[in-house]
Amino acid sequence: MSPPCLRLILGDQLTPNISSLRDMAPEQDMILMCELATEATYVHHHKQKLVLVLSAMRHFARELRLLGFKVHYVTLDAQDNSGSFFSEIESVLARSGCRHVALTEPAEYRLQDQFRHWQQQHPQWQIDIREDDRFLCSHDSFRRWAQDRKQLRMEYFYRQLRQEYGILMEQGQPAGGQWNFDRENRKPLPANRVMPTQPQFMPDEITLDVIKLVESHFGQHFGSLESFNHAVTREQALLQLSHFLDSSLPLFGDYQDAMRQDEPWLYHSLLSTSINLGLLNPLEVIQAAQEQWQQGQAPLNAVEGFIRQIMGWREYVRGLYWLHMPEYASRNYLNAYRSLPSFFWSADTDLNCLQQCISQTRDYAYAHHIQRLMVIGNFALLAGLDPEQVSRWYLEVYADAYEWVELPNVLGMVLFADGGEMASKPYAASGAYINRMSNYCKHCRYDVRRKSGPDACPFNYLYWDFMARHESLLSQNPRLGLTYRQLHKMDEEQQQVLQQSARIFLKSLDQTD
Ligand code: FAD
Ligand code: DLZ
Ligand code: SF4
Repeated sequence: MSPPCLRLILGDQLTPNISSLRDMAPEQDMILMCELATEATYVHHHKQKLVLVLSAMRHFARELRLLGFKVHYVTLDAQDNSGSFFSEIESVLARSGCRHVALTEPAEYRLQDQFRHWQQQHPQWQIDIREDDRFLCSHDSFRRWAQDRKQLRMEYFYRQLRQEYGILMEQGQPAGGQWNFDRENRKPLPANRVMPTQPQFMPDEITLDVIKLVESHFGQHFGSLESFNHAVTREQALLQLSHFLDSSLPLFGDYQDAMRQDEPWLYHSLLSTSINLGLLNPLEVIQAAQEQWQQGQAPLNAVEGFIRQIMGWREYVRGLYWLHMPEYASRNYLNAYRSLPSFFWSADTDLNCLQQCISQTRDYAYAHHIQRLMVIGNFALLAGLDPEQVSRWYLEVYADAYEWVELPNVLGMVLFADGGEMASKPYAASGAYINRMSNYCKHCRYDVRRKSGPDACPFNYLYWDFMARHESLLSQNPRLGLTYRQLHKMDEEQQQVLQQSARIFLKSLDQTD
C-alpha cells in the first residue's frame, strides 16, 4: 500500500477525477481546500466571481465528503486561517505526519511559480505536481506544434485537434467539406427576434452564506451581487449545458457576433465559468454539441462555430500563455501608455455601446466575446490604453477570468501588444462595425455616420487616428493594405480634421480622471 498523501484542490480544480485525486486512497488520504484572502485580492475580483468560486468550492467539498473522502476545508473567516496555501499544507503535514503531497498544476503562472519554488525548498517531502489533463492539448504537444512555425495561427492548431479527437470528421475529412463556416455566421440580429430565457439558480444556504461573507470582507470590490445567477454545482452546470443545447445552440453560429441593447445573453452558452472551474469538462461539452448535430438538432455552422471556440480558441490561448510566460505579460508592441478612464469602473460614459457593455459587466460579471473584443477592447486599442492596466481590468471584472485565458485574449487579440503573434491584424474597427452588429447606435447621443466633429461617433475618428499614429508599425501588414490606401486617398485637410477630433476626445478622456 502506498504511503498516505495530502491532496490539494485549488478553487478552479473542482473535478472529481482531476489528476491530483486519481489514485486517492479514501481510507488514509486527505483532501485540503483553502479559502484565501490573497486569492481574492491579488487582483480585486468582481464580487460575483468571489461568490461563484467560494460557493462552488464549498459545494464541491460537500460532494467529495458524500463520495466518502476526508476533506480538510479552511474557510475564509476561520480563526486559524493562516492566509497561504503553503502554511496550510505544512500545518496539516505537521499534524498528520504525512510526507506526500499531490496537486494538479495551478492554471496561472503566478501560482505555479510559487508552488515550484516551494517544492524545491522542501526536499524532505515528496511533492508531486501533476499535469492538468482536463485540457485537450498538453504543454508538450503545444510546444511541438509551435516549434519551427513562423506563425502560430489558431486555425491550423484547431484543425489538428479536430483530427486528433475525431470531432466533426467524416472519413478523415471535415464534416460538410469545410473546416470553417464563419461566412455563414456573424449575422446581425433581426429586430423582432425574441431571445431564449436563461435558467434561474436560486441561491441555497451555502451561496447565501458566501454572499454575506463576500459583502463583509470584499464589499468595496467592483460589481453588484443582486443578480447573482451563476451555476455553482455540476448539477446546475449540466442544466445550463442542456438548456444551451436545446434553446440556443441552433442559432449560436448565426448570431454569435450580434449585440442588442439590454440583452446580455443572446444565444451564448454562459458555460465559460463552469468549464474554467472544472464543473464541466471541455471535451464533454464539445461531444454534447457534436451529438446535437449528429441527431439533426442543430446545424453544422452553429455546432462548428461553437466547438471552434472551445477546442480552438480556448486551447490555443492556453498554449500561447504557457509558451510565453512570464515575459508575455509585459509586452507592449504599440507603446500604449494611456491610463484606464474612470468610466471603466462607473460605466458613466455617453458612448452608449461602452455604457451598455460596462454596466452589464458590473451587473452580471459577464459580457460576450464581441462585447469584450469589439466594443470595450476596440476602444482600449484605439485610445491607446496601457496593456497592463487593461489586462488587470479584464481579470478583475469577469466571473470566468483567469490569467491563462484572459491575458492572451487581451494582450494578443485585443491590444495587438504581442506584435501580431496571435492576431494577423489588429481588431480595430470604426463605429460602422458596431452599428452593423448591434442596435446600440440608435440609442446613442453620437451620430455613427459622422466622421469628425463634436457629434461624430468617437470610434470613427479614433480609428483613423490609430491607423495614422501606427503607420510605421502597421502599414506593411498585408491585411491592412486597403485601410492604408483609403487613408492615403484622404487629402491632408481631411486627415487633419480627423486627428484634431481624436486629439480633443483623448484630451477630454485624460482630463476626466
Ligand atoms: P460562448 O460564446 O458561448 O462560447 C463558448 C465557449 O467557448 C466559452 O464558454 C469559452 O469556454 C470558449 N471561448 C470562446 N471564446 C474564447 C476565447 N477567445 N478564448 C478562450 N475561450 C473561449 N474567456 C474566459 O473564459 N475567461 C476570460 O478571462 C476571458 N477573457 C477574455 C477577454 C477578452 C478581451 C476577450 C476578447 C475574450 C475573453 N474570453 C475569456 C473569451 C470569451 O469572451 C468568453 O469565453 C465568453 O464570452 C464566455 O461566455 P460564454 O460562455 O457565453 O461563451
Ligand atoms: C479565483 C480564486 C479565488 C477568488 N479564491 C480562491 C481560494 O480562496 N482558494 C483557492 O484555492 N482558489 C481560489 N481561486 C482560484 C485560484 O486563484 C486559481 O486556482 C488560480 O488562479 C489558478 O488558476
Ligand atoms: Fe458606440 Fe459610436 Fe454607436 Fe455611439 S454611435 S453606440 S459611440 S459606435
